[in-house]
Amino acid sequence: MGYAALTPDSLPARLGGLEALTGRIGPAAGWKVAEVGDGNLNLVFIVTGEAGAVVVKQALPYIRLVGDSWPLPLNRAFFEYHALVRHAARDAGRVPEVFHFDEEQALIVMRYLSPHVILRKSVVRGVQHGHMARHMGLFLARSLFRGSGLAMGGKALREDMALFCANHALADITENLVFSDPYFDARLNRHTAGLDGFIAPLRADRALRIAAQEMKHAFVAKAETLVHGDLHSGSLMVTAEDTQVIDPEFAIYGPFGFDVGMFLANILLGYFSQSGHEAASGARDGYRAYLLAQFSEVWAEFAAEFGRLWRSERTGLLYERSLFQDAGDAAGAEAALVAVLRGIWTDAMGFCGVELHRRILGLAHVEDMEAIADPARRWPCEARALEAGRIIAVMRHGLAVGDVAALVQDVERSV
Ligand code: SR1
Ligand code: MG
Repeated sequence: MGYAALTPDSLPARLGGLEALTGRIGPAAGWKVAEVGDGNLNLVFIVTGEAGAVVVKQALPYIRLVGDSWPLPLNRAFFEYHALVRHAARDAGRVPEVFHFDEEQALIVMRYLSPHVILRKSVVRGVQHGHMARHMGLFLARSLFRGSGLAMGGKALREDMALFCANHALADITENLVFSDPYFDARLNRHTAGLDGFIAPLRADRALRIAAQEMKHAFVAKAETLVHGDLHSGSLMVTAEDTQVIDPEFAIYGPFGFDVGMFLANILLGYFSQSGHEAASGARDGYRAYLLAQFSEVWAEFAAEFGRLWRSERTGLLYERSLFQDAGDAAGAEAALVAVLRGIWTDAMGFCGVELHRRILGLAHVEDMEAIADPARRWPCEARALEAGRIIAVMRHGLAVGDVAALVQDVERSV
């Protein structure tokens, strides 16, 4: 049976013989199927049977957001599956359990997360999730450290790099949409009316265009670790207690700072969107402060866990213990850790800056801003995010962790 895109009607007949499903949720005759995908790429079904529910995610042979004029390989489901397996091993319990993978049908059957909600929707509503930042700092440190040459030997690392190298079609999307399209009049770009006066000076800023291309260079050339590749607040499902990281179909070997910076940028997109939501829901000063605290906490937890892993699990081909602790130079290992973390932070801020730009000027926008219905209220929020992104990307080499909160508050007040 060749690939066929599923529909709620066809799904029970096509998957009803799978023990992985019937054993978990009951016979197909009793299934209710709803297609709930609201992302840019795929079909997502919730399949509910008499004994429970599962999620079936299936890749389409094109980009859902654009249509069949933009084909996209089905093998992204293969990379998502393999990334989920690695993430589950590297940070247990932080990604949904996979029950079944069908490479030909490009589909993954996984745990139905309930009562979880997409983090981005909580940020729009002004809802706090007290454990999210700690969970994400830990996830970032564990997935990135354990997927790198700090923890892996050369053979295993190179074999994994070779496997994920073939995910180049998804990398190509990132290379164009994130690092290049925002900085010229690309065909699929769009922006809110009112922003025109900000865009020309932004694109004329040579230091920014160089910074964006330096970050593209880093994304392409720094194959440091297995990155999730699309870690934004739509890729997290949360409750008051739990955080689940989903959708790693963009997984590829890339810089340590990539996931960190992209995720931190999305916290800032939430921050700058808050004034646009105030008309509907009242003052959001407290929530803005919460988001800045989340920003700092993600980094602090990441750096602390990365340091812990550096001291306890550094068994790979990089920064061998024989050259430091075993040679009586424990302080040397600590000095190297400080330098590595500084490099990750600097890269992260570069990626953070360009992500702020592409979510406002490029093809793929975010609900934080799009949910502000009135363009006259939306564009000032977006203009502030653009300016913060510019400063962060261009100034990243001199930017301390503690500088960011004051920087964004200053932009929020003055732009
Ligand atoms: C055409 S795909 C646009 C965006 O959606 C995905 O979630 C990634 O963020 C990608 O850049
Ligand atoms: Mg996604």
